[in-house]
Amino acid sequence: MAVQRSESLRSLLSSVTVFLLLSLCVFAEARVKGFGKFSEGQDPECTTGGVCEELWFTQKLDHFNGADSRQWKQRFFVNEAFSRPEGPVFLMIGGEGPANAAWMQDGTWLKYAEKLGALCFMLEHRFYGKSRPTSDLSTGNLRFLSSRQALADLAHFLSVTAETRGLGDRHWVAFGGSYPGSLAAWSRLKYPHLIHGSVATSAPVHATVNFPEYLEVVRRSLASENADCPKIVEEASNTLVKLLKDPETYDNITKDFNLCSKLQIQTEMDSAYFLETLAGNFMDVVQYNEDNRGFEGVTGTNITIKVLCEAMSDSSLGDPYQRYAAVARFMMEAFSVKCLDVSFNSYLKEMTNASWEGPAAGGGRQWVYQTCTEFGFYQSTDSPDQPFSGFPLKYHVQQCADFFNVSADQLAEAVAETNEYYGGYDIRSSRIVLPNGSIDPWHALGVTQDISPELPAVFIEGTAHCANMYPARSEDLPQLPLARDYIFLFLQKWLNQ
Ligand SMILES: *[C@@H]1O[C@H](CO)[C@@H](O)[C@H](O)[C@H]1NC(C)=O
Ligand SMILES: *[C@@H]1O[C@H](CO)[C@@H](O)[C@H](O)[C@H]1NC(C)=O
Ligand SMILES: *[C@@H]1O[C@H](CO)[C@@H](O)[C@H](O)[C@H]1NC(C)=O
Ligand SMILES: *[C@@H]1O[C@H](CO)[C@@H](O)[C@H](O)[C@H]1NC(C)=O
Ligand SMILES: CC(=O)N[C@H]1CO[C@H](CO)[C@@H](O)[C@@H]1O
Repeated sequence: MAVQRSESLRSLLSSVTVFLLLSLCVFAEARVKGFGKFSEGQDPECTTGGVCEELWFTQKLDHFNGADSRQWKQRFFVNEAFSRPEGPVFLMIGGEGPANAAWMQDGTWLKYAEKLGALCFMLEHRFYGKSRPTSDLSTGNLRFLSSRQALADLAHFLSVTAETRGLGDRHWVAFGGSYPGSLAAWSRLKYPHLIHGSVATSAPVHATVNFPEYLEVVRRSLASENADCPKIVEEASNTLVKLLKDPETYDNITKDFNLCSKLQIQTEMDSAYFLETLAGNFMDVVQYNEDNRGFEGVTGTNITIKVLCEAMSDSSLGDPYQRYAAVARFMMEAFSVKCLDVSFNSYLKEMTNASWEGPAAGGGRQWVYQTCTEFGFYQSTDSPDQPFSGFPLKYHVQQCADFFNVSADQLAEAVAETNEYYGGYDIRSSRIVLPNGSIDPWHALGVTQDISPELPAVFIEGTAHCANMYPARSEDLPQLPLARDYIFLFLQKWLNQ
């Protein structure tokens, strides 16, 4: 799961849309911007009977207004196969995309469940997937979309379910990766009487408007494959920026990047959107490098940092600019995208469509709303220590105004308040384990050192976003199974407390 950058390939996806900027470890989809679903997960075959069955829970629209009694139906899934009467209850927290029932059949958390006799639930996040509290996604309705409301949904689901299913004495453990990883940590923080412990994977617990460190980690992750790789990417990106200043070159650029219509650059938003879309290829691949996401139905997982850096070093493809274009074209091919739509205006139209049938309703519109009103997390090119250029913070902040009428000042205040409310890096709690991967750009906003013996970090050298959550594979780096076992030991210990 993730967070913003998830955007990425995003673009590559021309026609349809969706996608988010984050990460989505447990969800079907992928990122935002460019649109299209390039890697949307398929609902898995329901072979084990029942675990993919959609169940519905009656939830309050506004948990913070006792006078508002409006209700809606929230989707959830259950797996009772491992449940023993004395075992715990596991709650997988949904994030910024549709909940993917593949997680009810596979994933590391179920291995833990099997050993511990856990009853397993997964609750979809309000406003994503089929969990639709309002008739549409108008900006007015989106005021009911926030992490605080989502945490209150979890608390209410838990209390009612414990009661109706007679689970009174069992300990609940929250799981999540990426943004839901933060929710897992925060659910323990804010509802310690309900949540006994949490596994908060790749969780960006610190909100920040500007997040230039993301691309710095991308640079380091590319360099760890091949020291020259980020330099060649930088050269390519700089060449492209230069070409964008000369409209005479637009016919060539249109052809080189297989654009859907002739490139038009009228504003800084247009060029920023185009450049961000192309950088997105690299951002996405780094974020999910070698993760075992295939089980979720995600395709294109064989495109890795190694593959990108090999292409960027391949002089038979031409100069660095031409290699960059070749990468964009083979990404499109890998994700079956016919052509690239890099018009900021089309993006604006998609993002402001408030219909549940709209092109960004898969999560793009909702997640960007959450970034504008809670988290920021804007992956800007504002650091000198990274290879891309042309999409500065102001481009991202402008989108909050364009899509939701949220000003830069409002955004800054909202982000400060998020850290005030949850504590940012300074979480004061216990029984939360915080795994992070060194390749994953999100670790820069995560907890990477033990805060206390009760708040251990688990650092996994060489792995990407949410790696420890995916089902084990024989080709996993050896430190990954060790990390999974280490996390399990904490669970075992805490469940005896
Ligand atoms: C477009 O590309 C062709 C072939 O690569 C090249 O000869 C030509 O100079 C380019 N045009 C411009 C305006 O850069
Ligand atoms: C990835 O897999 C697809 C289909 O399985 C294949 O066509 C493609 O060549 C592979 N790409 C790379 C870079 O290995
Ligand atoms: C929103 O998207 C839907 C589905 O693509 C489309 O039918 C509708 O016309 C769009 N609404 C607006 C206002 O563009
Ligand atoms: C945008 O917000 C400002 C104040 O924050 C408000 O005065 C204005 O009416 C809003 N515009 C729209 C179109 O909602
Ligand atoms: C990349 C990174 O930030 N890794 C950190 C993850 O957590 C461990 C603590 O277990 C830190 O030592 C790492 O620096």
